[in-house]
Amino acid sequence: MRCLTAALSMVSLLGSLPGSMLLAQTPQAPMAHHGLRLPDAFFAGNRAALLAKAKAMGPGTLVVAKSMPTQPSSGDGEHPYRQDSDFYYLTGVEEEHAVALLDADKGTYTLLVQARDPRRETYTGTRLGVAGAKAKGADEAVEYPAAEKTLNEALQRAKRVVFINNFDDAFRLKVLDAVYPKGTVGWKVDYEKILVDGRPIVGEMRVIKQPMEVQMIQRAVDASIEGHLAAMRGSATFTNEGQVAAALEGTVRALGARFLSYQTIAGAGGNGCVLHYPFNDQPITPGSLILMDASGEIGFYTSDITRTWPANGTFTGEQRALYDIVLKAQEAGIQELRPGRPHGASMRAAARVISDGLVDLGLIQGDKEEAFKRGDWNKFLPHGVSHYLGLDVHDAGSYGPADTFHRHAGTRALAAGMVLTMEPGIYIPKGMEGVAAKWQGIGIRIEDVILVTANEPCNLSARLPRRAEDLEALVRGGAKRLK
Ligand SMILES: [Mn+2]
Repeated sequence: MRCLTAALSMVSLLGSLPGSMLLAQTPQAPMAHHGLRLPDAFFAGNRAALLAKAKAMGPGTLVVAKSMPTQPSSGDGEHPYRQDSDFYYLTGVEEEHAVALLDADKGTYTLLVQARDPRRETYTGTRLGVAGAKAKGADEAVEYPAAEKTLNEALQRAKRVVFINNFDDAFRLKVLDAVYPKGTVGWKVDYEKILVDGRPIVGEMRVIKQPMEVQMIQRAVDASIEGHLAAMRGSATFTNEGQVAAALEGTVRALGARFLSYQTIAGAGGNGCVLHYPFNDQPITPGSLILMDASGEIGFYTSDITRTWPANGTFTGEQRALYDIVLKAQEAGIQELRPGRPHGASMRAAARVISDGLVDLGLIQGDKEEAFKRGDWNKFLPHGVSHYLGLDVHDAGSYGPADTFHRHAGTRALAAGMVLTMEPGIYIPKGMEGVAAKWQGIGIRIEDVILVTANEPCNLSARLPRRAEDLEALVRGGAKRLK
C-alpha cells in the first residue's frame, strides 16, 4: 500500500469523492484527470473558516477577495488565464474579473461577476453570470457594471476590510481609495476604518492540506511522473533539450494538465547549472546529463519533481560520484520532514551530506566539520531545498523566522498535513574557479514531493526512480524499444 493511502485511510473525507476519483491509478494504466475539480463543498468550507476568523475580528468586518487580472501576451492575445490561488481556494471560481465579498456580520457570500455577453461568449465560452455564480455557492451575485455600486456600498459600510489581492494593482488602488479616500486629512479621515491584509490569513489556512487536496496533489504528481518517464525513455534518441521538455509537457497535457506547475526546466550539461533555466532549446551534447525540473497541474494543484539522468543511459565516473551524494543528501533531508522538526532541519541535514561528500571528492578542502561550518558548500548548492507545495508550487504560508544557519531554513515546526519538496543539488558550471575541468558542466538536482504524516514521511513521487542504476536502465530500455 502506498503511504498516502495509508495516511488517508482513516479520514472520512476520502469517501466524499466519487469512487473513480480515488487513488485508482496504477503504474500500468495512468489515469487521466481532464477537468477534474474539488467539489463546491471544499470551497464553501474554506469560506466558512475564513468567515469565522473575520467575525472574531469584530463587528463590521468585510472580506474582499480579488481574482487574477488578465495579462496581454502580444497583439490582441492574452496569456492563458489561470485563477489566483487564494481566490480559487475561497471560491472555486475560474473566471476573470470576479470579486468575492464575505460579510462577517451576516455570514453571507456575494460574488461580483462580469456580465453575460453573447458576442464575447461566442469567442471564449459561457460566462458564469448571476445564475452561474449562485450555482457555485454565492448567496447573492451581481454583474458589472451594477457590481461597482455593490462593492462601493459594502466598502463604505464596513468598519474593517480584510483584503485578499495578490496581483491586481488597479483594484488595490480602488479599494484603498474607498477605505482611505485620496487627499483626506484631519477631520475627513474615518479613523474607525481599518484595512487588513488578508493574505497571510488565507496563507496560513493553506499550509495544512485537507485530505482532498493531498489527493489532488497526488494526481498532479502521478501525471508528472508519467511525463518524466516519457522524457527518460525517449532521451537516448533526443538531440535537443526541446524534445525533452516536449515529452513531459505533451504527456501531462494528455493526462489532464491544462497548465504546467511552472515553466519547464530541461537543461543538458552545463545548462543544468542554471537553476531556473528557461530556454530548453540547446543541443544535447554526447555524454551530458539532462536535468529536468518539470510538472503539470491537475485541478489547480501542482507538483514539483526534478530528475537528472545521463542522456545516453550511462553516467560517467564524475557524474555518478556527484549524483550519489545528491541522492544521499535528499534521503537525509526527507528523513527530517516530520512533525515537530523545524523546517530548516532538512536543509541542514542535506547540506551536511553534500559538504562531506564534496570533501571526500576533494572538491572542498579540509576537515569535514570545519568545512561545513565555513559553508564552502554554498558555492555548489546555492538554493534552499524545501518549500511548501499546493495550489502554488511555492505555496503560501510562513516558515517562521529564518534559522541563522541559512536564509532558506525556517524555524517553524513541521506538522502532519504539510506538503513540502525536498530538492538538494550540486552545480558545477563551466569555468567554476578552483575546480578541475573534469567536474565542470555537471548540474544535478533530485526533487520529490513529500507529505508530512504522523508516521514516516510520505514520498508522493517515490514511484519515479531515483537510483542511478534505475535511471540508466530506463534510458537504455527506452532506446532499445525504439530500435
Ligand atoms: Mn521545487
